[in-house]
Amino acid sequence: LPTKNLLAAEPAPLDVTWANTALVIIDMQRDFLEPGGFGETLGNDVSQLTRAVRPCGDVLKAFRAAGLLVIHTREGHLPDLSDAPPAKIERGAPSLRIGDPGPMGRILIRGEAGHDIVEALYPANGEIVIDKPGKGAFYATELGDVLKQRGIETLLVCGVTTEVCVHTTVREANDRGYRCVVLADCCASYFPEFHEMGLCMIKAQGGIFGWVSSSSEVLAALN
Ligand code: TIU
Repeated sequence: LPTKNLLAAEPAPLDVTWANTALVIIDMQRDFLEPGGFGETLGNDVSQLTRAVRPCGDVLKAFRAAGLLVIHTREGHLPDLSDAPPAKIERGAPSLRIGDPGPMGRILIRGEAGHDIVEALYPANGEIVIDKPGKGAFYATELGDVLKQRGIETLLVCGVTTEVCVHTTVREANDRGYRCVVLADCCASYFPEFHEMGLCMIKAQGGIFGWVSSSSEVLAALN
């Protein structure tokens, strides 16, 4: 593995030093990607997210093969809901609320089947899993400390959904000084137009929040 590579991205290519780069896979959980989970209870077509799984898996495999840092996140709450603000639980008119029993266990609750990461992207032994109560991966989690301890400066970001948890996390990371590269085909939204515009928002204005690249560009740079 070369020490560093020029990664093709928009609005401009960037130098990536692999030793200080982490792959961050946001919330690829059954609750968002499979029928019967949180995403579907909100009225969404969960099949919209499936397309991100394979490219995300390709980058995950390449990161594992190169021995690089992989971080998975999961959105969810404690069984007693003490970390779930009422404003979040009460929001909207879902068919099942956070904490209600569903076909994959209690909706968006840690330890339930629906809260777990999809089989194809399941964390390997030793990979970091960040449990988060919010949409952003920094709020009320150890992620900032984990990245600091390891000297990470650049994040390659994958996951769901583009405009919700990916965007919130990228915005939080950008303000903390991380270079964020969102991998377009490794992210997805229930709303394809939000996905497209969400990516535009990252890279507009000279890269106001970061960069947009793709799985194939990362694989090309790593190989
Ligand atoms: N609803 C929606 O689009 N997303 C979330 O609630 N969480 C994440 O994006 N992970």
